[in-house]
Amino acid sequence: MAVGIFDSGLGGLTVLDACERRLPDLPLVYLGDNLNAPYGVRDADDIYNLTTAGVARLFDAGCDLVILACNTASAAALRRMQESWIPEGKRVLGVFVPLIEALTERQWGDNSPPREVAVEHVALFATPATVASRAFQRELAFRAIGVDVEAQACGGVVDAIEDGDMILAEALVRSHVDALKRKMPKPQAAVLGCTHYPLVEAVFRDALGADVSVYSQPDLVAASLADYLTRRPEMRGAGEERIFLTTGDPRKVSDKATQFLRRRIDFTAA
Ligand code: DGN
Repeated sequence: MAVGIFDSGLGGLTVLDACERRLPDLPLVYLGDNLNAPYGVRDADDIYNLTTAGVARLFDAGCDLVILACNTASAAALRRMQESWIPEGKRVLGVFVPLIEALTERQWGDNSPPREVAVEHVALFATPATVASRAFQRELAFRAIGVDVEAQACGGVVDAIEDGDMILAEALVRSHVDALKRKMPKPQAAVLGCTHYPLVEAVFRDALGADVSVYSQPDLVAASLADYLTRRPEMRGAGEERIFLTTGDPRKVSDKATQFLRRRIDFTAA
């Protein structure tokens, strides 16, 4: 048994990397649906169907706990899956809640009514589908009041990263930050609501300026997973296996993943 990590493509590797650093002896199985990436431009039903197929594959691989390391999938599919699809004894966790808990300075499981928090002006950067879903604002509203969120749909960034074109990715990030600043000149915090964006986090930080606090998911999700596994050790699994599965071309995906994480990663066909 291992913990599963699912993403539409390579972005979830940023979460896997943080989980490995935080929990070095945790067995992990990663699945990237590279054949169908990017999800950010698909409609909600399509994303739901692809996400349930990917998570089912991880359940079949022996994972009882799966992290949806994709905001687009979490936004479009997680609530629907939790309501009607996840089999007994299995758990699926998303990547929004740890981020929002950090932003609103809440502990896991704190279900007290929404209250005022320190940040008032928040910039959200995410894929077009995540922005359209308004899932971030919905989850935030359960926990905080009086927060003004300005969302910027960052079209093209995921594709540029998946293509390994970091020059284009950087140019797109700068133009999306400029567009956001025209709508919200002085955000106090910026949320990187896509697991691909940590790969260009330095560009976001540079374009946003030093007085904006940047919330990036990998370390927050890894900390939240560590905390969850302390409370539910039976979901942890044993051993140190690392398995990387892809619906795409394993050789191409391995090469890109190796480039992203700067260490050899070998994918096999899902
Ligand atoms: N890494 C995914 C996310 O967090 O939304 C990107 C999804 C996509 O395929 N565009």
